[in-house]
Amino acid sequence: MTDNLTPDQNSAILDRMLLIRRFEEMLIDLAGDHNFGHYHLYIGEEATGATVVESLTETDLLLTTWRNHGHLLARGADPGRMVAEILGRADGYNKGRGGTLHLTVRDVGFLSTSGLVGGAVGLASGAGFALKQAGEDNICVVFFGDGAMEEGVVFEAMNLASLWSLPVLFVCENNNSGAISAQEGGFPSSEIAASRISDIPKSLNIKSELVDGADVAAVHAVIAEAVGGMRKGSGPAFIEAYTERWPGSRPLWPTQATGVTQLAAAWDPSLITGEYAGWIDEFDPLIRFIRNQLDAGVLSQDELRERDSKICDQIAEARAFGEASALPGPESALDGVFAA
Ligand SMILES: Cc1ncc(C[n+]2csc(CCOP(=O)(O)OP(=O)(O)O)c2C)c(N)n1
Ligand SMILES: [Mg+2]
Repeated sequence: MTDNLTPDQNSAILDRMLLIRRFEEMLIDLAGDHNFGHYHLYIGEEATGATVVESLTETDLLLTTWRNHGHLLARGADPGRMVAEILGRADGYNKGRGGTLHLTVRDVGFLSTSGLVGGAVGLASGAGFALKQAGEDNICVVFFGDGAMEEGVVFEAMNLASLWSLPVLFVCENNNSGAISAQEGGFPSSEIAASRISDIPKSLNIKSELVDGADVAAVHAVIAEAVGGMRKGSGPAFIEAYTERWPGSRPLWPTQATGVTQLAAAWDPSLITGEYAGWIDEFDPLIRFIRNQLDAGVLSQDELRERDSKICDQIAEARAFGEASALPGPESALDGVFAA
């Protein structure tokens, strides 16, 4: 895919992808030191979230799922306050009430994060309705997994979005390829009767595209076109972004299956080893994007190392901030409770 992004855009996307990768790798370590319950990582899907936000304005709205860290970081949420929330601490974005599964950040446009499969999709059509009533050209983007396509509410939400021409961008992150079944000890994956997920919205007259979710330029091309049309009132759009599931997200609990990412693997094949070498070499979106930027001559190995080192420092600070944050006091137990 020819590059349709400016050097500044590519650079911003690379920083977001690095930030997400290093945040998620840190969380695996953090989970070894703290019991914060079940959690989900965005490793392997970074190119999608980091690129989608490039087409958004500050006043657009967003919704996401339990696999939300990458979307929030891409949109500019503070990693320290995210760690605090994940650890259930008072400085967390949701005062420790949401944890990883319901981590949401209003300051950067997220209305809510739903732990229900398909939950965010129904809310997105509601948000799209509100935006249309307001008469501005803002849009609502909802990220959800392939599993959501099994839920009735998703059909209803897409149907209304189409009938009422609502400005909703449905981004289905299909990471089912390479998943192992729940019976085999894997994280639940989807079973959809349609040959392709992206065919389903077409039956409701929603413009729908299938894209390699690990290819930054390809994601940008389809998203920019969809968003451009939506801002002119063309109604909803649907993007199926498929990725090969990261081996560390195949079991029920995340594992550091591919090791801490060595960025030099982008130019030194001797570093690509182990059981999942094939995933790193062919499917890792970060390694792919670094190779692409090096080949294009817009990034040097030294510059990459320097930027990564700054991001690793930022993540270490975020972890320290979260771990130093206090648990919410007992006197705050009823804060935010609206009915007794
Ligand atoms: C309504 C509902 N049913 C079941 C679950 C349990 N559950 C949590 S995640 C999940 C699979 C989701 O897969 P997918 O939507 O593809 O997202 P992924 O985690 O692969 O990104 C299921 C069945 C749930 N959270 N909500
Ligand atoms: Mg999935």
